[in-house]
Amino acid sequence: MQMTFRWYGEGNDSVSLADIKQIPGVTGIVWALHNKQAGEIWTIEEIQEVADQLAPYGFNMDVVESVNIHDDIKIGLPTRDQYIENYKTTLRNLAEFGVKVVCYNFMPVFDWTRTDLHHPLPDGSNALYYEKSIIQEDPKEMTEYILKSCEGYTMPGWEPERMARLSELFEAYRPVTKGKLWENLKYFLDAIMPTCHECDIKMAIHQDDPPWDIFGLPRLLVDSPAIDRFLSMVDDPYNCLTLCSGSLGANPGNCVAEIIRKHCDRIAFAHVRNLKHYKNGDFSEVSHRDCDGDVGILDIMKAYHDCGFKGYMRPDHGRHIWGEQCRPGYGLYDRALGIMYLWGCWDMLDKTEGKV
Ligand code: CS2
Ligand code: MN
Repeated sequence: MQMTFRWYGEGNDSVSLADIKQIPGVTGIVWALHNKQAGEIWTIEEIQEVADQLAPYGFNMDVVESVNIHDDIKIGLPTRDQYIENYKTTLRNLAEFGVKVVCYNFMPVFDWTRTDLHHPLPDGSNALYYEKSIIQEDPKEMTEYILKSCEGYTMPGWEPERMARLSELFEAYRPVTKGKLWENLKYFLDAIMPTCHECDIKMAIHQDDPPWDIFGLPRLLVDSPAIDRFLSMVDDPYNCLTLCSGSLGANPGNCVAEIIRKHCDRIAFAHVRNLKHYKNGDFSEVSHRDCDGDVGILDIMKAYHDCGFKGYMRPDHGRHIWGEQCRPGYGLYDRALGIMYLWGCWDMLDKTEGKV
C-alpha cells in the first residue's frame, strides 16, 4: 500500500507541502489543476509547475483527483467527442510526468452532497453532515448554503459558474435516464481505454456520494451490484475503482470490506473514511477510528491487507478539530490522525503476519 495525501495546490489550500512532509509514511500527493474547467486540456507547462513544487519534498504525483468529466459527455451530446479527445490529450500529458491513476466521478450536476459542512460533534469538533429531510425537490437552497459555507474556497464540482447555470443543467439532464447514463459512461470508457493502455494510466471511478438518487438525478455507482456491472461492462485492467468507504458506507446495506475482497485487483486507489448513521437516514462524518463510526474501518484495512493491496490509499475527509480553519473536510490535523490510525492497523497486520 502506498500512502498519499490530497492537496489542493499552492495558494489554494491551508495545508502546506512542508506540513504534509511531517506526516509519517506519506509518499505521494494526490493533486489536480483545480483552476481548470471540465473539458479543458491540461498542458505540459501547467503540470510541470506542480511537478516543480513537489520535487523538493520528494513526493510523487502518481495520483490525480480528479480530471473532471464534462457534462456533455455525461449527457451524451454530439459535442462529447471533442471533449473526449481533449481528455485523451490530458492523459497523454499526464503520462509524461509518470501519472499512474486518474480518479474521476460520473455524477450528474453535483459532486458529493452534504447539508451541513460544520456540524457540531459531542467532543467539540465539527464535521460534514447529511440531513436527509433537507434534500427535497429544489436544490437551489442547498446549493446556496454550500457555496456560502465553503470558507472562501472553490470546491471541486461546486464551481460557482456551473452552479449559476443550475436550472439549465437540470434541463439538459432531463432526458438522461439511468440506462442512458450507463451507456454514456461506457461510451466514454470505450473511447479512452486504448489511450490508457498506451499511457499506462488507470482510470479509477469514485462512487456516488451519497449513494442514491438525489433531486431526481440518476446515480450509478451506489452498491455492490452496480460496481460488478461497471467492472464487467468495460472489462479492462485499466478500468478501475477509487473505492471510497465513506461514499459507499453512507448506505448501511453496503459492506465495503466484501467489495474489497471481491475486486481488490481492480481497486487502484482507496479512500478510507468513517461515518456514523442515524436511524432517520442522516449521517455524520466522524474520526477514522473504527468504533467511532459504522463503516467497519478495521474490516476494511484487514481486507486490503489480506488481498496484498499494492495501490494508493488516502484518508478521506477529516473532522475540523483544534480550531483549524481549512477547506471543509480537508484540514491537516484530523487527516493526519487518520493516517496514523490507518498505519497503526497496517503495521500491526504486517507484524502479525511476520512481515516486519
Ligand atoms: C470527495 C469527492 O469523497 C471524496 O473523496 O471529496 O469530491 C471526490 O474527490 C470526487 O468525487 C472524485 O471525483
Ligand atoms: Mn472519497
